[in-house]
Amino acid sequence: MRGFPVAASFLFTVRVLLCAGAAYSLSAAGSENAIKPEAPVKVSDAWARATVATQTASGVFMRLVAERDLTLTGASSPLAGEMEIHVTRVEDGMMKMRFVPELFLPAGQEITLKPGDAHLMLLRLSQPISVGQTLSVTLFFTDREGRRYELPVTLKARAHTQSAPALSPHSAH
Ligand SMILES: [Cu+2]
Repeated sequence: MRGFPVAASFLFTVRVLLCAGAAYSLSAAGSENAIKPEAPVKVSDAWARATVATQTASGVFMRLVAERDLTLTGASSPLAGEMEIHVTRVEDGMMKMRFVPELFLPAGQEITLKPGDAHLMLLRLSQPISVGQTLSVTLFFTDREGRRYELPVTLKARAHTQSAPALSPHSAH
């Protein structure tokens, strides 16, 4: 009867694997609406430009280093109805902002979002942003396999005039 304990232990093993499989598919099904994994991106010097008077849009700037190739696909903030990725280009001697759907972050390379260059835009602000105010922004990314990530960033508002290029249309925001 040497075979019995072997068979029993085999069955036990199968049962454990089935349970593990069931648990795995449950968590996989539940992941659709779950919070996305945190993006492997280092963020530094994150700030937003404080607003003046009736201004309802403003820029968000920071330095980003992705650990591996990632694409920034957008952002959101509780203070803004919408956020967009913008690039600034000189057209006919004027600096103009253009919406872009995404921004590629090559692995290990520092990408700087700054006034007069690529930046994030807070649109339809629900309230003015004052100097020193803390804001929460969530960044959204995808990798080459289409997996989605997000990254919460806390930033402080700086004075409206800081680092503003003379011709930047941001001065009109
Ligand atoms: Cu802009």
